[in-house]
Amino acid sequence: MTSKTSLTTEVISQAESYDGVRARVVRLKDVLKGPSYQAALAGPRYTDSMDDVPIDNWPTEAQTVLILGLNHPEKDPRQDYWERGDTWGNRRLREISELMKRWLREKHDLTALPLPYHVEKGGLFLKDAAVLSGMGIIGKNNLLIHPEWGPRIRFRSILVEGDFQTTKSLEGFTPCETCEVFCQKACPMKAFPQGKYRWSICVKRLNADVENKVPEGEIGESGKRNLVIKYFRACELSCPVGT
Ligand code: B12
Repeated sequence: MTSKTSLTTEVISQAESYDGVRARVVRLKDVLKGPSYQAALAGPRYTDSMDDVPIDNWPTEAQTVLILGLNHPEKDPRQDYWERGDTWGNRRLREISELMKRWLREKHDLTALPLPYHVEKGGLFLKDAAVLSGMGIIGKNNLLIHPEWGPRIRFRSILVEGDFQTTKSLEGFTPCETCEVFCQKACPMKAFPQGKYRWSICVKRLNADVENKVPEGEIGESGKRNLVIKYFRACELSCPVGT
């Protein structure tokens, strides 16, 4: 029988065998106690839709979260383009999640359930899961900052059954402490009044991006390039960490 620690090491190494992927493990009950859940209960939140299949119930035996992070480098902006109902990066994360599900079943006889992106559809607050798993810290841009890639990383989570050793939160990584807050200064919407992120201001810019789709996608059936949404990333791309 595989020990808790070696199961975690093996699963992480399998997930990280995919290009540009980092993986960590955290307990579901810890994620559900995270600050985003408190904030979500306390007030209104932004919601939107995506063509993810909703999940009504999480299996009771699956109490561990495998969190996957995919690098979205600035030199490959297409990863972040929203084309035909999803971003290219999220499509890749879905694919890797399905491969991990199959591998966990075949190699360890464990059940895994890749979760939808949105909390409303049965997903998790991904930044909370990522911070608690030790993937990075929350920066002054309100994004998860990864030591290698800065905020240029996107997440997806998988619920897994089995006895895993969780990964530790990251200690001693405090890049924002001495930073000039380039992220907040780069925001044309001024979405950080008094230094605190406000989604209700930020979302006006992202809604404008939705209205201003650009023909930079793949060649579609009409022979023309598909329209894509290029969501604004100034608070992310201005971050000096990982460049
Ligand atoms: C709804 C949503 C939006 C909405 C509202 C955002 C919001 N923050 O409320 C809109 C459309 C405006 C938006 C904008 C963006 N988003 Co968005 N969004 C989401 C989504 C679906 C849910 C986020 C949410 O509602 N959070 C709840 C609110 C209440 O909390 P919050 O503002 O996020 O702040 C919490 C955390 O910071 C946390 N926290 C702070 N400190 C600490 C410390 C610890 C220890 C812990 C555990 C937690 C923690 O507590 C705060 C609440 O108190 C997530 C995906 C997901 N399923 O999680 C992606 C997600 C957060 N978005 C993401 C991105 C990249 C963006 C954008 C850059 C746009 C883009 N190009 O994709 C901007 C950036 C805005 C910003 N600076 O925060 C990424 C973030 C990646 C990263 N490196 O952090 C995510 C994770 C999606 C993904 N594909 O991986 N988003």
